[in-house]
Amino acid sequence: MSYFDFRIPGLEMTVIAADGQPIQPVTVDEFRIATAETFDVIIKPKGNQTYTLFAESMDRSGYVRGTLTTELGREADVPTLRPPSERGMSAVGMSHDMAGMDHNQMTPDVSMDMSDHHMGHAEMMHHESESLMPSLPVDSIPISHDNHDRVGVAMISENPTSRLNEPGVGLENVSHRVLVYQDLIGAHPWPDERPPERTLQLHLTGNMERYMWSFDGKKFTEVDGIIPFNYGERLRLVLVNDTMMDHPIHLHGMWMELENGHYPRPRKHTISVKPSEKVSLLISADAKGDWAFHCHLLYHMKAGMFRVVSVA
Ligand SMILES: [Cu+2]
Repeated sequence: MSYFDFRIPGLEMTVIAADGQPIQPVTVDEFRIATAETFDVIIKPKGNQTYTLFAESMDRSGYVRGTLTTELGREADVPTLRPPSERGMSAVGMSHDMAGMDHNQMTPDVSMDMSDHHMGHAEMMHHESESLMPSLPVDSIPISHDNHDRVGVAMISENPTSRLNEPGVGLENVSHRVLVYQDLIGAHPWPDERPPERTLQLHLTGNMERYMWSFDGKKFTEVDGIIPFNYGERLRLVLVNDTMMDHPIHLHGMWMELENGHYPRPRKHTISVKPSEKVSLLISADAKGDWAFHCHLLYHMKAGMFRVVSVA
């Protein structure tokens, strides 16, 4: 159970849906897929060529492969595993302090525009430079550090940043096109276009030496109760990753619209949050009941990175 990097050597892939929700087509050569995420792609094999479907684990400890062929028994070359990447300072977001400062220097007016539905400026900036991150709503949201004196919190991210334009650890220097969350644009607007009425902030926390994983420093067995959503409300969920790992955060029952500067926003049930990253998501609390909300690395979930969202 891991993240995988997927590619089909010799074929490009046009991604048309993320987590089953249609997006505007984007053509890539590789994508990283977190546990529980799904991507739908269209490929166009040439003639009767044979291809290898290659999924390499993020830590490069192994791979699975399949074969796409018109003739039983044929095989294509199988790539070798690429070397594992060290989770150095930049992988955990420590070199992003300067980028974070730039975002903070954006005027509040720009940030307000970004939370509106018209993203012309953000898109322009994206196209000017792939490495440039547009100003996002989350950039102007103050990050609080409550509960961080707990034993379950071995570290905090002092200056979390948006990393939606990064392919992730180990894929930084790949020469072909790799999908990033910044590429995802919804195929059409979603029914609820209200701005959020309130913002809820949750930190992804951990203590790797003690193998503790939690939200806001509290394991599931330590929390007082549910996370209350009011039925019918529109809210913004801000996730801040204070750990050195990627976590695929999964909400049951309701969609999360990723605020990546595009409109329509991509709609997902699983958001992979990079080390030292902060992301914001819009949620319409349109489904009454109790819903699981957890990291989809099941060993993290079992260790305590799990909460119940209750819509009432
Ligand atoms: Cu996790």
